[in-house]
Amino acid sequence: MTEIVGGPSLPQQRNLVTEIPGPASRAVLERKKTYVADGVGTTLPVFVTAAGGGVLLDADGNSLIDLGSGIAVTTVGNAAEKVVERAKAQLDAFTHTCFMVTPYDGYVDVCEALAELTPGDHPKKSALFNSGAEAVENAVKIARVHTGRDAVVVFDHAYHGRTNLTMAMTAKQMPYKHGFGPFAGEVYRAPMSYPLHDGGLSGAEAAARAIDVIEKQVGGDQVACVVIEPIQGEGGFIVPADGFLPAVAEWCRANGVVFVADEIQAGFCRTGDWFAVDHEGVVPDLVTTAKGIAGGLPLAAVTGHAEIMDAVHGGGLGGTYGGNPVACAAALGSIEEMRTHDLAARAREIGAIMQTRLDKLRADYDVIAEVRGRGAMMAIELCVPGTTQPDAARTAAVAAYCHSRGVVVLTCGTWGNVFRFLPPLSIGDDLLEEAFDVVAEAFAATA
Ligand code: PLZ
Repeated sequence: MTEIVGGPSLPQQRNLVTEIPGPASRAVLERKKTYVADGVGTTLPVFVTAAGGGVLLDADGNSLIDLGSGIAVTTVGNAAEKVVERAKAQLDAFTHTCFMVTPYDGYVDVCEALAELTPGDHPKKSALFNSGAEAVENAVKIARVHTGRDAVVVFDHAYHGRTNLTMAMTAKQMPYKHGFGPFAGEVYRAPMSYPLHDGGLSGAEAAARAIDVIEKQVGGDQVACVVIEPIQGEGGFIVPADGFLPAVAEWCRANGVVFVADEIQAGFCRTGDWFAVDHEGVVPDLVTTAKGIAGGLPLAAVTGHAEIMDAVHGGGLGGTYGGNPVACAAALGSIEEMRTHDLAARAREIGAIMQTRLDKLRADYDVIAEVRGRGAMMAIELCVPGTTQPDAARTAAVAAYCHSRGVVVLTCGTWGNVFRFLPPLSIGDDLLEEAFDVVAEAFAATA
């Protein structure tokens, strides 16, 4: 096989040379069935050999348009120049020492960048981990030590991970929790602001409803932390009504509760700001980040008030690989790309293009109940026309059509009836428009 080089120099085109998946992918899929546990699913089983800009190249030579970024990870693109350059240089130098044994400066550099970039100008510190779930677990550990309290409050439709504590925090039972209990205790769920499904409660009203549940069912003085995604990801790209987040944050402040923003999916330029909470001027006590932070390498962080972070005893935080030097180098490359190319602005441009296309689709197809999102994190929710009854079947049919035509789309939502659009910010306008031509075709073909 000839060597295929990925990155931004890959031809930026949708080009199908076989059916999807083609014979080469189907052959690997057979081996997957033999050797990979059935519990590990795949949305679209084309086996990728190279990627960059806005395309994924598969084993059969098909070039697909990527509207998913590997679930909001390759914000700077796949194989972005600075990510590759810095990660390669780090690989040449050394792969691992364990920061807890003999440290290296890349880890400190990432923590310094996080202190600068995350909301608020108070003194901030960070700890680095491997996955989003691990960051969320550690945010809870830190909040518990700091407050001396146990209770954790999360919201309806929340997604925080698949480890035992984070499964307890995640709302959706199937597939994330089914049969995996018993779950960690002292996790309580409050109602979310979900304008399409809560009768359009204002942010203040939805916050009052949530706070009432917390005060009556948990007790403000028992709560260590409230953990919330500023725009919910897996749960359906739910954008809370304006004022909801500030009111919840204010209640936390008044009750000595640590306010944790889970920015794992929405953070790092995705929404058109560095962080989704920036839009509402909310300054969280702790922020969890992962995904977009390192251009595809596994890295996650908890960042927050130095005083809260330092509540934990020496040696209380860590892990063998947390803040791996190659992942840190990739994160510094990713942040460099975001700064140099002002990718937050690019996310707003991409968002404007998607908003126009999705508004037009909504006008044409009354199965689309709502267009929502911010920046390059947009969604449409499909409901039986004239109702708010979820239409998961139509959602699946539209997705299948897009996949067969070489456009990688992702669905989400408690009821599986939401399309989420998360293109890499390295995608070109033409390719993006073409992808939405295919999405429009898919609605027509499945009508
Ligand atoms: N918090 C807000 O979106 C990960 C999950 C995909 P990890 N979302 C994608 C799947 O089906 O497993 C996520 C998130 C938010 C936490 C996490 C967890 O991050 O890196 O997957 O552990």
